Amino acid sequence: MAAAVRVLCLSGPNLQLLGTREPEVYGKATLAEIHARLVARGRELGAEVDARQTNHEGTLVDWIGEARASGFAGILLNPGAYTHTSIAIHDALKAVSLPCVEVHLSNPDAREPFRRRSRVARACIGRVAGFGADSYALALDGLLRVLSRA
Ligand code: CA2
Repeated sequence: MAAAVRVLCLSGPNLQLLGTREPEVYGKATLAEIHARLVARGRELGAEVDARQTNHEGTLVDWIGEARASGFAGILLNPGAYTHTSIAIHDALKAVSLPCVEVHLSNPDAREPFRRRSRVARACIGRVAGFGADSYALALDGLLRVLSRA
């Protein structure tokens, strides 16, 4: 049997709070539930998903930087508030040169003006935003379609 495609899913600061606060903005699912759904969807599609969360920008940069050597074919990334600030994450994505899909639970473009700028978008092949917990699984579908064409 062919080896499963490996996908790295990274979530940034405060996303460990999902399901406990602001459900009207971010939904009721916990990050553990979102990760479990993503792993299950990956299995259906022949992919192995490694899902992680950190509150630290440098850890995201480290994980992105190691992704190719660790055997990942692509990345799903919800950088949280670092979306709007982090040139370091942008640069790490450019350097690793793996296809990355930017993921958001909410639709940042429909929120405060400071959320309208994404610093990471230029280093991503696409973006899924505004579908709550489903954004992650939809992004996985899109990434796997791209990888299957490669
Ligand atoms: O919609 C998204 O996924 C965001 O990446 C979430 C970030 C926000 O800064 C981005 O603009 C859009 C915030 C994540 C904070 O997560 C919380 C979860 C539950 C309760 C409070 C915060």
